[in-house]
Amino acid sequence: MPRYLITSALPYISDAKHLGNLVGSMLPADVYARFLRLRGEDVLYICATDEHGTPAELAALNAGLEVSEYCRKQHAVLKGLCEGFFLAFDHFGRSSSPQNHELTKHFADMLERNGLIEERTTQQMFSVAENRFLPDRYVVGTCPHCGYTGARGDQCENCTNLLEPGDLIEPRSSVSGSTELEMRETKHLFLRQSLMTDRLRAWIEQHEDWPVLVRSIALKWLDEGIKDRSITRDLKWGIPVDRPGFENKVFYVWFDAPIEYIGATKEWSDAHPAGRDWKSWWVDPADVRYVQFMAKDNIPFHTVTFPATIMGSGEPWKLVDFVKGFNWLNYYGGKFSTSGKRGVFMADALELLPADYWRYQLMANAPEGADATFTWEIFADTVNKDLADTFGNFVNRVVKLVAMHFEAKVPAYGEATTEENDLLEGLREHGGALTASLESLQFRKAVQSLKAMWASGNIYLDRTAPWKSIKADRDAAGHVLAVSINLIRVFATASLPFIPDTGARVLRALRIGPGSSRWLPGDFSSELRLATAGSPVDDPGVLFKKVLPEDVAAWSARFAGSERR
Ligand code: B3M
Ligand code: ZN
Repeated sequence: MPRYLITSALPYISDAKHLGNLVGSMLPADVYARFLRLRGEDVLYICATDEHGTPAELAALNAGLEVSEYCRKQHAVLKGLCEGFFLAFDHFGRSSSPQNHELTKHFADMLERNGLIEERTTQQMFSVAENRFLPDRYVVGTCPHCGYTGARGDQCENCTNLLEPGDLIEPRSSVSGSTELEMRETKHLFLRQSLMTDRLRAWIEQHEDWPVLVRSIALKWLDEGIKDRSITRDLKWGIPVDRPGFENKVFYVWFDAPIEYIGATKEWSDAHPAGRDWKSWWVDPADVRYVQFMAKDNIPFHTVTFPATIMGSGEPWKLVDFVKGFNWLNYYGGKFSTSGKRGVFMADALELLPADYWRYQLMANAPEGADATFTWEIFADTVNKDLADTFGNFVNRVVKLVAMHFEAKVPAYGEATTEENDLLEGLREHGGALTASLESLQFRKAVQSLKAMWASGNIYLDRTAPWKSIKADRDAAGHVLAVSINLIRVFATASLPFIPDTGARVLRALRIGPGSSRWLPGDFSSELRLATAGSPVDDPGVLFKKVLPEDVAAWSARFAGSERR
């Protein structure tokens, strides 16, 4: 029986997180973790905030805070938002933790010892007024290709050309605005990952089960030739490089961030040492299946640089077994934008509607095989048809009829009927497909099977019409409603990975407490008789209110952003 280690790409501490950040990693990882836990598997779900690098420094500057204070506050904000979306991490750590400092330095030492670190002199933009080197992103100026005056030293966001700071016309510091800049020599440490190309390729090629998106990006990087990568930066905030001549340098954020997967596991262990052993998950574990979740721009770092760090250490650290990469979710075909206030961000979403509306619709429209787009029209259609009219309507119809005609208690069972046998066939088909889709991490398909299960309940009700048969044959109507109450339990259980709050609420109405649910069986025949005749059936209330045309109009106007699409 393997244990499952699940990590989701670490959200940057800066910038508010939008629906794309959520569906691109943390949410599907949570759905998968919940599914496995319902099956009784031993699961460790780890995530953390990615707190180093220029984004954090610039954001802290804009907030008028010390970076460490900014990160402390932002971590709490993001942790709260993740809890608001019921993301059930076992630990939500911080890449600035002492554990990550210690581990990052350890990996650098081991890479050095194995001849995979090299000191190289490079040219870097130096700000005389600030007496510091400026990382590429800190230099802004006019793009030589398109004349855009806000081009950054690493890339022009207007024409997307990759740049060097020296290419910019009239370069200036994005921190102080000073134009007193000059190129100077500086030293950086390079990870000689080019030496590991063959080993990396062999490792990637053995993972034939990885999604095409992941394999193609990983192999493309290898085919283009792995370049050695600088793993230090001239920044103050980050993990210090304890090395003569590197007093004012820190490790590059992308070197320390993936190591925080291990760091956060150690944080988790250190928080409650009894019964928690971080090394049993990461050091040569024979029984761990490690699954990573991320968006496609993060795939190269997770399939090349981080594995090169792990392999290059010469130590038996756990390598990922399966990489679930996602395409991008965009907003009406364009990008979400914090500065442009374009698109729905996590805090906005929770202000408008409960988390389960978003969880379900995002998974139904997950950008798996291709980019996907969020529109309020699509959102309203899915919420209204699937959640309100299919699942919600089924539960409310059954509960109301049982309250009205059977004192809100499970009626007596009768003989199995043709309709019930057909229903069982449907449950086996859709339940089996749902389980198989989740096992293979195909989330859109899984949601389609869940929806089909819910629909089979409405079909059963419509075919048996207990509201009619009650007049002529009370027992027959009672039997149908007794079976339907069991269906409510099956549907709510199957829903738990996706809409955990609503699923638990429906199970509570059947007096089934949290933690007592187990995932769907292969054979449902006994499932439709489990509710004891005479046991109480409470009313969970209306599960989902509809998204109305006026909501769509108001919200699409509110989140359209400054630059109209
Ligand atoms: N923070 C990039 C991102 O937020 C980066 C992921 C790190 S995972 C180790 O998309
Ligand atoms: Zn340009």
